[in-house]
Amino acid sequence: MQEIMMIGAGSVGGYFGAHLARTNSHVSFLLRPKTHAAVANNGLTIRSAIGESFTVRPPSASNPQDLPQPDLIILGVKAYDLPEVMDQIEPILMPDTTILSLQNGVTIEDTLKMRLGRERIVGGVAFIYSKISEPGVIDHYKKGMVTIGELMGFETPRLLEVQALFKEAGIPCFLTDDIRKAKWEKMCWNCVFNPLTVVLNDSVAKALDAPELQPVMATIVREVAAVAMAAHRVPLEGDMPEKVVKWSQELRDIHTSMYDDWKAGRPTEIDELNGYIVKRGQEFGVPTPMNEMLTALIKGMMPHESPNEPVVVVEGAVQQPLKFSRTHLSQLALEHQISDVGRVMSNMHGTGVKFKAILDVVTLHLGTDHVTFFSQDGKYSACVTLEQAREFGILLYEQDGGIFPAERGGPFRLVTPGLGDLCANVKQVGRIVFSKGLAQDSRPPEACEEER
Ligand SMILES: Nc1nc2c(c(=O)[nH]1)N[C@H]1C(S)=C(S)[C@@H](COP(=O)(O)O)O[C@H]1N2
Ligand SMILES: [Mo]
Repeated sequence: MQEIMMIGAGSVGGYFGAHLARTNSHVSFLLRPKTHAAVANNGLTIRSAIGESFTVRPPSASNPQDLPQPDLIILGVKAYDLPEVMDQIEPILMPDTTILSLQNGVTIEDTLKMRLGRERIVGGVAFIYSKISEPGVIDHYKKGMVTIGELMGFETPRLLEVQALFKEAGIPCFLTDDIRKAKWEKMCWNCVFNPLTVVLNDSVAKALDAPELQPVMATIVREVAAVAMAAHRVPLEGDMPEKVVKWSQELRDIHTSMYDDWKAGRPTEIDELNGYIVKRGQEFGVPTPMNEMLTALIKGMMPHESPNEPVVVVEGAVQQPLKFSRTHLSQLALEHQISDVGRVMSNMHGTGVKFKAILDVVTLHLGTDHVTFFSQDGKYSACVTLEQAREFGILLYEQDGGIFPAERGGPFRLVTPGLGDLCANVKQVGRIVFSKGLAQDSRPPEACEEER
């Protein structure tokens, strides 16, 4: 195995790849453009709390065609990046290129072998605690070893070659004749401590030390083991719950990669971990309520809106600022929905919701008596009393089942039929601000009267 291509230089790929590259000049890196730029300029640096700190300057690229064609590909990226990575590497594969995956999750090898061929794949599990400090800089705290195995369990020459590569690089590399079991054992640990550290917003110790969480952790592991058996015919030992707790004592002070991802605002691997258990459990009739709960909690803690979806922000004299998208507005109380505003306003066409419905949702500060509707650009505003807004205000958010058109004042437009002033009909409403007393009002001094 002459040429080695490491994919990714994150906490896993960066650590193992840098070690390999230090002793082997045939290790190159396939990286995202941002990381590639950092590594090309400053090299790849490992700062270790327990071992050596060093920088290597390996060849890297964002396009695999720009790197030597590899005999061995090592995947060190997150499971959710797999589809994109497979697209990239498929064209550069030679008939006997070997692929080793060090990723979390129990589906990686299956996905790889279905798309790229069973013979290529060597399974791996990484045991390491490290973090990306910045692109091209990895902070290493604990462990740093791998277990590898052929999917069929044999000790093949190439398996020994891969082991030798790691050993030359100073990385402990163990062989197993049951890599699937090794992956599922790590899966048990991951399914317990990744979500629990996020939910508890703390380290592994916090979960270990709460007596109430002991049965919860045991149940999570039993559900994972039941799915491993039902869906994959992988039998795990009955004492897995105790083992998972035992392994964790030396990891008491760490957070987990899911915790780090969550804190950094990155996507988590929940779908490949607990979410996967739930999905397979459903397919095979294995109940997994604890994993279902954790999956839902983690998803619930992630940011939700797609950033491009337009929203109206409600703020000012409120206990809690809120954002309303078109979907949110359509879900407000049915009794306040106006399916056809044309019935109350002759020249308008569209769907809206009475401002009353928004008042039912927000919690106002005591004494709040005015509300100002601002256009998105902040240039136009109309300030009315709470009573006026409650009695006359309608927020248009839809027309013919689509977004309320911009040329009519969309995506959100206030209309106030009956108020007697067309100037209050703010187009492109972006912010609704509550206040005590009058606030900013850019309406022209002469009211444009509506026809009666
Ligand atoms: N964002 C924004 N909304 C606005 C205005 C404006 O300049 N900017 N003009 C107001 C005035 S003065 C009037 S009379 C009405 C005109 O609405 P129309 O263009 O639908 O007839 O919109 C009101 N809403
Ligand atoms: Mo106006």
